[in-house]
Amino acid sequence: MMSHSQDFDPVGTGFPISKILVANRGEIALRIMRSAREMGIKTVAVYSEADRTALHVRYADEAICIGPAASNQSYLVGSNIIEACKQTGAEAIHPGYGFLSENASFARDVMAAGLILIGPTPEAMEIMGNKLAAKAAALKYGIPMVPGTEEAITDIEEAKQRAIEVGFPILIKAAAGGGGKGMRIVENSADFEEQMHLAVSEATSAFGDGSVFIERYVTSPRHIEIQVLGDTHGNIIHLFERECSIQRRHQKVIEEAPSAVLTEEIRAKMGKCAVDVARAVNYVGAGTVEFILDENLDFFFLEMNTRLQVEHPVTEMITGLDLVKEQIKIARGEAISIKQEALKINGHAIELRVYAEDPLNNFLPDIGTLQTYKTPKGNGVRVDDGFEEGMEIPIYYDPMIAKLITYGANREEAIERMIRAIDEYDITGIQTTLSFGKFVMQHVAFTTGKFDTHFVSKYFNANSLNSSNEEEALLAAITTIQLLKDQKASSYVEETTQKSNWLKNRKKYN
Ligand code: MV4
Repeated sequence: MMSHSQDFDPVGTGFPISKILVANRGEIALRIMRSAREMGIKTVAVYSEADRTALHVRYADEAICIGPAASNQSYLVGSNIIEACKQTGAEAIHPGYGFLSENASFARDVMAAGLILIGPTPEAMEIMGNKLAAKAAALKYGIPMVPGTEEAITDIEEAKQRAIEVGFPILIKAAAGGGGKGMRIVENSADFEEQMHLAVSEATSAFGDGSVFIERYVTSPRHIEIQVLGDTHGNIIHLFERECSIQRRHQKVIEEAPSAVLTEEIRAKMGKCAVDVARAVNYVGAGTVEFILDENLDFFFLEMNTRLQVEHPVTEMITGLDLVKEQIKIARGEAISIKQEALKINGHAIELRVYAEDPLNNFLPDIGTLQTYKTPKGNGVRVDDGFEEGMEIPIYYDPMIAKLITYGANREEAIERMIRAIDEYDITGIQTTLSFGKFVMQHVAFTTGKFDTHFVSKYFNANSLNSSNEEEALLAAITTIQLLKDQKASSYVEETTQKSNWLKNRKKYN
């Protein structure tokens, strides 16, 4: 926790870090170690018994086994990780994403052990870990939020009146939830009470906290998030947006930066809001402020993620920054040297998460051995992965094999490069989401930028990957014609329809 610099380092001479323990595995562990190495900092890997031969173990300067394969006996055991720091003399811990990265009590233990956690304060983690506390903090800065209740619902009849006021459909959310967990849509007031009871009992059993609140349900949102950086000197900047609407069951599959629909005006407004949200909790380190954007291009604050995110590379590609290096510098107590006004978006980047999942079989995890594993190369291609040919994908962890990131002078070039890179990627032995990625890149709703969080359920089924399927080809053609019509209408006449309004609304801002 870098807040200690205020306590122990008032003149900002900094906390030298010579060795970092990376409390994670796979691609993110490697990605963090690479930046540390460039900075002349030694690295320590921790690993479970299932990861003895993993790349992150071989890459690190030292490695320590912290327990059996199951993550609740290894990567999630904070005391083992702190012990590994003591044994190796690492002064700092980088938690990556997932595992202990947003665990406030771990953050406190790290601090109490005299170590530096490369991340925000436990207080910021705690506030943002509770959606109602997060909204309360953001409210002080007048951040736009979806109409609903500001506090946990205690009186169902009162809540129902509020629901009628804001209008159905409404969404019941669990305060302790996040990432889509514990949400329920209610279509009308007749269903309200029953859904409320179900939501409370679900939240109680899932999170040990039955607090729920309601919001108007935004039916066709885009998910847009803003990367922020804060330091221990009170400086906070934003690094523009990432568009993350292409997801299935709250799991992101494709992310890009910048978004195809934001105007400079909205981008600046959203950026300022994100900085204010971070300021509301004295945010230190790298964080992400999540918004939804409706068809009128109005945006609303949803939540803040207090970690480095999976999709951070697209931001790195368009800003030229190394986010891990920035995190480490902030943890050393340095002031952010970049001025907001000096930041500029260069080009366009897209990330495809390559999962060991079978898109033809409802994205069922497909574990096995990487019989062939050849990554794409060349101009504008970045692959962040943690596997080699011949390795087995362990069943114990997330099935993400790699992140395929392409960069281009503009969106079209980034898409063309993604298609070329997908074609070059050679993986046998397991099914992957590469073919799904190509489907998205070639879909007219994606290429025209007219999509929302329902893209996958709306356009994708197993037949989508089989171009010889006549019915599917016909459906695709109809979709194309409709989208082209919409586009034409938006280019030449006043809007009349309620569908595909993204680019039409964008025109209002130009
Ligand atoms: C919403 C919403 C519509 N209206 N809130 C899902 C994840 C969590 N962060 C909040 N989520 C949503 N909140 C209101 N008032 C729709 C979603 C949502 C969603 C948001 C972002 C990305 C994908 C999503 C998929 C389904 C629902």
